[in-house]
Amino acid sequence: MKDYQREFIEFALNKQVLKFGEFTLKSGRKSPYFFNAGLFNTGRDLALLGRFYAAALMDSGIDFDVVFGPAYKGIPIATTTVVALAEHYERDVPYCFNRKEAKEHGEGGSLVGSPLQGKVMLVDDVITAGTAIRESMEIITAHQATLAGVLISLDRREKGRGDISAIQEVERDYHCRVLAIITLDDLIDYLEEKNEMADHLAAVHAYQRQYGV
Ligand code: OMP
Repeated sequence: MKDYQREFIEFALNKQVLKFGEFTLKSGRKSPYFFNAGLFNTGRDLALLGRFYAAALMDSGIDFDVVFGPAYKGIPIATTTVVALAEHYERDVPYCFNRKEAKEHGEGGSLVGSPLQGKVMLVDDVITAGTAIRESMEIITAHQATLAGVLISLDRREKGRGDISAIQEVERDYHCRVLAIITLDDLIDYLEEKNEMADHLAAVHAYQRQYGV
């Protein structure tokens, strides 16, 4: 685990974005942990979040032309990521996001920001079933752009409907890499270092045996 990944876990725990307990997921699974990115909800949080996304993008070495944030949760992530790329990596990267409702007056259209063209890096919070990514792909394809990669906060590394994860399905179907600032394996490594978190570790291991990939 890299330093920025450990810092990200601590940041998420401090903000209670990452919590342990019993949570029912969209899929109906009962999970011993949950990641609620909506609790990164202040200016400082957002500034820090952008730095983590920018660090993961630079670490990946993937080439991209524009950062796209799908409405709604992807929008602040895309904006803070490009600000961090400019401030900390001297990279001035175009960004854009979509509206949920296409606008029929004024400038019209459903995209805001730079044109959606070339190699697109999509940023979002969590992928579970991959529904949101599939919607974004329709927008990207309609603009004759290509998907360079996807970056999310946490890869839960659990099975989709079959034996592979929703993330692996996205990688297979769209020929792109899906990156995550942290994966469940990083979280497990972190829990293994903390004796006081042994109960959480046991619960996460049990969950992973049942649903992990
Ligand atoms: P998809 O759009 O189907 O990939 O699911 C993403 C959604 O999973 C998020 O919008 C949340 O509602 C939910 N989610 C989390 O945000 N964090 C988690 O740790 C787990 C889930 C989930 O319900 O699976």
